[in-house]
Amino acid sequence: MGQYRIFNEADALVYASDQLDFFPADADLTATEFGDGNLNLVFKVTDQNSKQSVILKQALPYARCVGESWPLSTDRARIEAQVLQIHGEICPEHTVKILKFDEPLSLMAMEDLSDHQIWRAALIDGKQHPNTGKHIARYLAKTLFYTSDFYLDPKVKKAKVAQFINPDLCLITEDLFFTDPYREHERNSFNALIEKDVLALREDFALQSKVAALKYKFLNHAEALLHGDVHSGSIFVTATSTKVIDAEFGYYGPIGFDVGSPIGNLLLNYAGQIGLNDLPTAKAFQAYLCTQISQLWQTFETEFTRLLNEETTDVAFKLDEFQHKMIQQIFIDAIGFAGTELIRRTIGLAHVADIMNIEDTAVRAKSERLALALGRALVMQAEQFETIDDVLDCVNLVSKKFL
Ligand code: SR1
Ligand code: MG
Repeated sequence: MGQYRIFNEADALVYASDQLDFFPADADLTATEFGDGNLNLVFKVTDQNSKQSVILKQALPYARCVGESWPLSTDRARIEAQVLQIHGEICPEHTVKILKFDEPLSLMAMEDLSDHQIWRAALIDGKQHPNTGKHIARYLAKTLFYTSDFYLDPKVKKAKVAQFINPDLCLITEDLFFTDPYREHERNSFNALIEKDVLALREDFALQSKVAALKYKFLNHAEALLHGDVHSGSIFVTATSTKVIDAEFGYYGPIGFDVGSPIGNLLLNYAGQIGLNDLPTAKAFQAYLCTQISQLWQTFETEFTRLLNEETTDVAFKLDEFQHKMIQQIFIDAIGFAGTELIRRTIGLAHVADIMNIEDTAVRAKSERLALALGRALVMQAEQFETIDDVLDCVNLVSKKFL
């Protein structure tokens, strides 16, 4: 414990040795900083004798990807640790294990998942993990149900809403998802070859009106304790295991936001396929991605419905018709939020390797236009889709225009 200071590798090593009850006294420790995310420092500390290792993550008082000119509260480390602790109690099978949280240092120690691979990297490598969509769906259904008013005592739930007020990180999402991409802003960046498409979005007031409604929902619907950033870079996978990390964007928000994030990211990879691979390979992988999206939604719907039926504590919410409408609304919200993820990852601040790895800018522009067209279609048509098959039919139809 101690006053906040920014760690270097030597600090991480000493901390892991002295403050964690993890390594044996004779451990031969090494520490490496390997964080490549947008915000934090991430150290891996390894005992060279036993090869056991642990991860230390420290929140910087600014956004790492921009620098000190973008200050950020280090309270996000508390939020992240506490969200992961709560989600870990509800769904230990799919949540990274937090070993210790040190509030003054805004530092947490967690299990090392080096035997897993980041799902985004696996998708880019063309590796198929048949159960990940289902696993993520179960993580979402359980964590979102058990932190909502369907299950919690209303006073306990309100206390949790207060505990997870996360203004700095929510503002990032509010700006980057719903505001910046639709107007000129210094944070935006995009391939010069798609400038015409970007300018068209700035004049697309029908789309902007739907995006405004999603932003309003993000600001005001305190339904459940969200992870807040369930993109494919926040998910570690093996053939049999799926673990969610990185919950610093957690807050009480609309359930559909967390469900829509992985769907949007699978579709970003879908859009990248036509630039990353030859056509038969791209089509085969797109079919896998569509299966994952379908299984993700269907498993979420089944599991959330089961929880509503079996575990709802408030008698007023135990009505089939109401519960059915709730699920339909979560579906509509999820598809709309997925659409905003596709658009903001293509023309906003934070891009994804699924598309940025396409080196030839003309080839990349095709994937980027597909991502924008898919994003627009999802946001505009979210209320008209009745099933996930309707969504996937729309995805196929839109993507045919880009072959
Ligand atoms: C400045 S942070 C940019 C993005 O990275 C995070 O993972 C979130 O998705 C955020 O929007
Ligand atoms: Mg993150």
